[in-house]
Amino acid sequence: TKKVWISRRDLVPSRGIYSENAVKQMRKRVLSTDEKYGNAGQQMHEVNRIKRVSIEGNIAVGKSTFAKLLRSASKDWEVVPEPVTKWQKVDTSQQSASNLLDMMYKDPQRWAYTFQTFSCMTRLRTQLQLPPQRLLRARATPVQVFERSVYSDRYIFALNMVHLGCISSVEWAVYQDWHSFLVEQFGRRLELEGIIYLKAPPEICHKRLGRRGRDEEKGVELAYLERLHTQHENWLVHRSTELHFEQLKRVPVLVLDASVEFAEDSDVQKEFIMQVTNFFNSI
Ligand code: DCM
Ligand code: MG
Repeated sequence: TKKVWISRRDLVPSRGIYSENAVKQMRKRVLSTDEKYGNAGQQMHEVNRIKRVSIEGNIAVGKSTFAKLLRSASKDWEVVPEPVTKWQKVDTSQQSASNLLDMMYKDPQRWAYTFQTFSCMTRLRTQLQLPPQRLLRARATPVQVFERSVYSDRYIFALNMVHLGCISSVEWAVYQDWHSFLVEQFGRRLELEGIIYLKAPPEICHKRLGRRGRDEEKGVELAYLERLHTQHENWLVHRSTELHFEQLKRVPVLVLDASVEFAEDSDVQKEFIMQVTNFFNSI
């Protein structure tokens, strides 16, 4: 077997996204694939080539369907789903796990803050996930696509709960304090190169929500989706939401019209893929 020498310089990501620890982990992986691929320095270079994008949009607009579409469209795109099952089964070390999503919808006054803390923490973990080997070897533009982000957690959902009076001003101060701290600490590792906004009228989302029939969401009213819609519009279209992270203020946004039933329409799907491909190449 051929020996491959890796200089320190090869392992310092040029864009400085990864912590020393992450680089160490990747180094291990790189070393274990040495024999196969020969050029470790090249692989490190490729980790830093991977772009990160989030899919944003109202509840039941079709993010998961869209994510599946992306997954099947290119091997160079990895889709990281929202950790919603973790919110439905919080391990309490008692006989049965707690369904925090359900508790939040049933008694938001009591549970909204707790839910928003937990959903953001679990999201943080998924958003920090290292990209799979496959992406390191991608020929075209490798992209990690996240279903929502720590940014929609704060600027859509948590903020909406503040407006509704379900998160108190003290809870909000605490939330913002740890959220800003964590996002700043993780720095470039949490930054996104782009956002895809799936946009549809709240009435359509409400219909789709009924159709998918997630038990916890049975009581979600149109008025609630209307509020979330406005939050999305303010953040991603009018850009009037007050943001606290410089890079986020400048992130490019691709708006896709998700009001058509794209799950069954291959023409629309093709059009989406084309727009997404162009978007990924432009960011
Ligand atoms: N959710 C929430 N607060 C967040 C993130 C998600 O209340 N910060 C809720 C909205 C949905 C569910 O979790 O009920 C996620 O489903 P979907 O991805 O289809 O929007
Ligand atoms: Mg979903």
